[in-house]
Amino acid sequence: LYLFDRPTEPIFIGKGEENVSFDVPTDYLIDRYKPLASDIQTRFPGGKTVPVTRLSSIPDLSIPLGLKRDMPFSLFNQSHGKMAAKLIEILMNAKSYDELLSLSVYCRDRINPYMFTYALSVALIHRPDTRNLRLPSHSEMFPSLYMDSSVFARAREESAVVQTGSRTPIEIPHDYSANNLDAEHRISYFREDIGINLHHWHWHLVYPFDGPLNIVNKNRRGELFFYMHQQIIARYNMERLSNNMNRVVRLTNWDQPIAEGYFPKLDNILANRVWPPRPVNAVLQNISREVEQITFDIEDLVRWRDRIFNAIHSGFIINTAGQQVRLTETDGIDILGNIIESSILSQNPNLYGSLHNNGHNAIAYIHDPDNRFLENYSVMGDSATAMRDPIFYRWHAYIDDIFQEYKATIPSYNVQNLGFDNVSVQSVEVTATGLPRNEFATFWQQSDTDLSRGLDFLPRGSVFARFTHLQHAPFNYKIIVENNGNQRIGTVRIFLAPKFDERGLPFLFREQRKLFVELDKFSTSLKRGRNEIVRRSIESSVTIPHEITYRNQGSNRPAANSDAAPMFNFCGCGWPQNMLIAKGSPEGFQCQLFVMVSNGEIDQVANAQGDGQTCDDASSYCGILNSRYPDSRSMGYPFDRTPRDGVVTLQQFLTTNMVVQDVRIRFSNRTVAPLQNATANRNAGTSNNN
Ligand code: CUO
Repeated sequence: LYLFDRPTEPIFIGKGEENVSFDVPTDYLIDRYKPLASDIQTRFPGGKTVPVTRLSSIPDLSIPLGLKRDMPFSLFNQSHGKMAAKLIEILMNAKSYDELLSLSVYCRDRINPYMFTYALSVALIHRPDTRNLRLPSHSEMFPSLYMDSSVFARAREESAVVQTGSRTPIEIPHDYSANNLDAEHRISYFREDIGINLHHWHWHLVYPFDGPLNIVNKNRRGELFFYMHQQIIARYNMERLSNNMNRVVRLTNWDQPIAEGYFPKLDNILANRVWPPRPVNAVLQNISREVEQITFDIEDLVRWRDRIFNAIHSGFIINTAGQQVRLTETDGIDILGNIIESSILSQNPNLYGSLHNNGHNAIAYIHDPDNRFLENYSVMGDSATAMRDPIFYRWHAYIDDIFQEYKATIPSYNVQNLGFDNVSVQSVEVTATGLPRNEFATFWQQSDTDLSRGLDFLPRGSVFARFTHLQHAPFNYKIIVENNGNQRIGTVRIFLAPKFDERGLPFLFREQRKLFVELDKFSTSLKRGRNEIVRRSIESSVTIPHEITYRNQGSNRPAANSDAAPMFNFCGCGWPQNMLIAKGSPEGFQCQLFVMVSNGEIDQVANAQGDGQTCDDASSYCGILNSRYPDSRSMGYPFDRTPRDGVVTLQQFLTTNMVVQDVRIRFSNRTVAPLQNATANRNAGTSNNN
């Protein structure tokens, strides 16, 4: 894992706080350093040395070497995707752990650092011999992708003057990318949340759209592309409504100026440049960038869109062999997800193109569509940064609407599809210490992140950045279920949605259903009679714990070799726990909490268990690594389809195995200091490198 430390600095310079160095075979050094080989060994001695086996032959790296080291690496760029796919394949094919290590050391100072980090991360979470390693947080490897660049100069000064141990964290101001003259700025705390952006980076790491087939072709990945991003939009809309903003407007009319500007204030550390901004009223252009091999017209997007709509309304797509493939009730969404994104599983890339990915690209290059100014893509071009930009949500609201168009063509759920015989959910109640019943409390909290893994500070040692993020008080659900049948398994599904629309009127079900955000899903054994189910908010199947999101900042994580370690989620995909609940409002934002208990026998999926060690902690949005998606229902069930005839309101939608409770989210504008145990562990020097 030291391979990830300070990714832009040569491998032979000691890594980690322990100054661990690699015993790099001389002919592995890049040509520039070969003449200095003996000097390098004496000049950069490490605390501990990692032996590196010299391989007699190195696989052909010419494809991944196609991207220069100082260029940014974009997953939305097909040619970059192909290069990374090749590198992943090479790393996956290494026959042993030693060979993998040796190859990685060889590649590290040659391949573009972003690409190397991405490909190595994909390989490590998928290889059986490395699956259990806990990857460092991407935000600590590349802090410049996640926070205001002004923090780095201040951190350098702090580290130059103050000894390790006495250094104070550098505070990132709350308002750094804009002020309130920009209406969208009210919600920047969501868009620029480190945990949210980490989740998105990790999601695309677990679900790459290109790469070796056995990695890309995960169970229901096209459907999960739809569902995970649908939930992002639902969450964003709830966040907007709690800030008195309207729901996000789809990006249609691709020849009109785009009102939202974005100035990210991020550095590109590889090229020592800033990330390009987008001024207000920019207009999409045809893209013709030969360096990146990206050429397409806005009209191409229009054609692909029209063909996709055509397929949706005809009920089938045409595959590359010219055959009709029906969009069935169960598989249609998965087929469409892969087509619209598009992934290498698209059944006809020539006909349906790459609508979503090239939409990202069109926006990402809007400031320099033909590369005449030699400018790189903006934040929309990278999954680690895309969610910072307001336009991300307009684009994805548009993409989601296409999926909704499809969902409107398949049968609605009838009472039988929704019900659970002899089971009735009587009530649900939310409780939190010191709060009125059925109220969520939100506030600001500060957390620290270590910058020294990603940046070269001298003298060495940790330097922390302190940022402020949304948080809520932990709470419990208490659910009362009456089972008049025999003992059986039920699946508890918990969702939350705003109660009123922008005008203050109660939502109609056909609109509200798209705003329900999943809070949790779990199975439970129902005994005959009355069941009282208590579930804690931190157990959510949507989120990963705070200390996983920010795992390397010294918060209360177990050492890697401790007994507790395997319980932790190692892959990092999952909505951050601190963003489970929207901000709400000081008056108490009114929402409706929905609980359903469905028939577990129908819901269960054979062989859908993780090995208890990897990526099974946030299965709702991330699935389970190396396993099938653990719920047989359509993702988003029971809200993924238009309502049956006669249903206008949420109340009318309910069957006896469902219940709705009015709740409020009350926000108080106070800031809580970083968690105590985080500081305590840091001072105790907790370390988990392996
Ligand atoms: Cu995740 Cu558009 O897919 O960013």
